[in-house]
Amino acid sequence: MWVIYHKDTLLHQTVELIGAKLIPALESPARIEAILKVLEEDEENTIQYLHDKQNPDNLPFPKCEPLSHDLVQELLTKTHDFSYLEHLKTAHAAWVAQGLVEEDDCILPECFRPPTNTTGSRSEQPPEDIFARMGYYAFDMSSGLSKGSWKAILASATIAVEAARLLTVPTMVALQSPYFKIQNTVLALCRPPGHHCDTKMSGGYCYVNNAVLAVEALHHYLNGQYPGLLLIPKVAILDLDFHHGNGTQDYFYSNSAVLYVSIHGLNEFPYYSGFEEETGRDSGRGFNCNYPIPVKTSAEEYMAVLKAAMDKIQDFQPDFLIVSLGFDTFRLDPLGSFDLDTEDYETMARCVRSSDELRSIPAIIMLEGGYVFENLGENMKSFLKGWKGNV
Ligand code: OKP
Ligand code: ZN
Repeated sequence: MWVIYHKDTLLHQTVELIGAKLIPALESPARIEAILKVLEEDEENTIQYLHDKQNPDNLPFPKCEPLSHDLVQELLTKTHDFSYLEHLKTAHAAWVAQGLVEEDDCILPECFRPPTNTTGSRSEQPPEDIFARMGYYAFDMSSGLSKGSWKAILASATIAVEAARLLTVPTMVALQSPYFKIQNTVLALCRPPGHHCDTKMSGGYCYVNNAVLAVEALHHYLNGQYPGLLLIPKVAILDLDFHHGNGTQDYFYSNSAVLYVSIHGLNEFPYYSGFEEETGRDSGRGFNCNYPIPVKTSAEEYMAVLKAAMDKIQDFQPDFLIVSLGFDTFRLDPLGSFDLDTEDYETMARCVRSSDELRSIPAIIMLEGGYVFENLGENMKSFLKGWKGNV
């Protein structure tokens, strides 16, 4: 399995509120460290340490174009609001410069724009005040910024783009090779996660939408291969995080080339989306599919829903699959309430790869949530076992 990791993802360290109590955010660097540790123990994994400039390209296809930081920037500005990105990049330093906080402190939004304020002439505009901007560009208080946040956000985005690159280069140069038939999956260890974020608002620990970036990067790499020919691949996004990926749904809501399918807790965060009747708009109608399921759902019930979701995806006949994978469906997760245990992730992955057709889809497994870091490594290992078990 190809695994993509970047150590800058560890630089983002925030706090969050539970009621009025401030705690270190559950979305912590320890999550990535725990997963990486288990992945490193398995010699079958080829880990791409993106930050490691000493370590030359360890790709099996050396001819591919190197990952460019300009490209990550270009895709970020294509998919997100420019001043929002500037805000993410500069807000923390600006607060420090104005003496509002110490360098090691985390900053949180406090004043949100009231959605009912439709008459104020300036209500749509980003406020000048850096304090106010924090609320303008967020929809909740689980999206603080620390000194290292921007670097981590950028690393997370870079991992998503790199995943798309690894997947498309072999698609073009080695589609027929038996090696690619087995290795047609890339595991992207993104952090912070992305599925709650829209084009100009952070929330739910998400700052830029990594799945959105991966789709745009797939377009970029595919079309770079055949200049002059516009290839629009069909991409299915399967969101298995406990929470509905409102940001991802939103981005592709009118798009018939991207099928978004999500299984998530009913009436849970982010609360205002994820319902069955959200099926897409205009030409995207029919290409959005939500399976909200009640809390306490058992493994058996969950797998039945997943089977239906996979049928839907198979009917769509996607060229690529992105799995937004969260382990907050785990029975002990503080933010989730399904009753899934470690071995259930193996069953889950087997189901995602349960037919020859499904197995042949080049896939990115992209990390979203999952907050019991003590079990994250084993849960990931179990998922990958099921994923590979069907080869
Ligand atoms: C993000 B992801 C705790 C509140 C947490 C945000 C949940 C974010 C889940 N004080 N609320 O989808 O795993
Ligand atoms: Zn989640």
